[in-house]
Amino acid sequence: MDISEYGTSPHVDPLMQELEKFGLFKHVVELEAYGMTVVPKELMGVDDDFVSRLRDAILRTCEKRNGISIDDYKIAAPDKEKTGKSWALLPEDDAFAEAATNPRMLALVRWLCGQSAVLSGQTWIIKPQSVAGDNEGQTLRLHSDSHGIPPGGGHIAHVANASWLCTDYHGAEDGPTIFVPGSHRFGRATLPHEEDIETTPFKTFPLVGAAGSLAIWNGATWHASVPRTTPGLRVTLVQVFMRRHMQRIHMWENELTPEYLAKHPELDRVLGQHMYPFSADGPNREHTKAMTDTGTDPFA
Ligand SMILES: O=C(O)CCC(=O)C(=O)O
Ligand SMILES: [Fe+2]
Repeated sequence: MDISEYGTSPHVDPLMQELEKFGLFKHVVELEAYGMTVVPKELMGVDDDFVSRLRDAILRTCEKRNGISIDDYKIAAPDKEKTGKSWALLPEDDAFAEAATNPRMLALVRWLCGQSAVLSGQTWIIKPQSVAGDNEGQTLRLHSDSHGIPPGGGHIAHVANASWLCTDYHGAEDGPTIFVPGSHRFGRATLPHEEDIETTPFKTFPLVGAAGSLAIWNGATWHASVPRTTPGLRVTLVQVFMRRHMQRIHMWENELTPEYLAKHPELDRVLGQHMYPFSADGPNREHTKAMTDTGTDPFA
């Protein structure tokens, strides 16, 4: 028996069918049990060409915006201070639109944040080998990505972080993200005395995966990062998705041309048409329906 075939739960039924089709059930269970999962490249339906286009799009955009030359990421050691200006990536390259609309990724994002989940922002992490005596910026303290959700709001995911690995993360030496398993159930952000990875009482595990894998976590899952001790760069595309009612990082409608949107029609849904603000004419009916539906079902 497949309950989804009864059509009694219009928001979650199609999601169940997609997750089955894509073979992603194990990853949903890991999201529930641990708060994060890593989906290998093969299961994401992407190939080496996608991974190299995405990595190149990140590196070339970083070079252009910061006036630096990175050249070969396998040996590069750019000044960390000069790899910034990393937000608002969509208009820079079609690979960013592809990364934001991968159907398997969206099935997992929608499991966490509902069918109306929206892309809040994309940013890169370009992490060089740690320089002795200068760990500033090489590590991140334990934190939650569910900013603005007060304690008590932990029953559902509000934020999903869907990060594409653009280089291999073999282990702690590659400077990966590390996670506190099950911390999404705490339903609160870290307190200052819990954040230092040297002294925190919480156990952590590192994110390990080959380039082309997708790491996805419930935004409430506590995580940090460790210094990179191997040469070359760790390159990651971080994508923050949110429930529709939340304030997005980017107001996409002001940043993308009609031509870009027409070229990537699938962006229409993930960039979200928010119900607010109203003009003097009041609500747009279509946008209102998508928003009021979210009050009826966490999968809406
Ligand atoms: O992997 C890292 O360097 C930390 C990433 C992080 O905190 C995030 O993507 O939210
Ligand atoms: Fe984070």
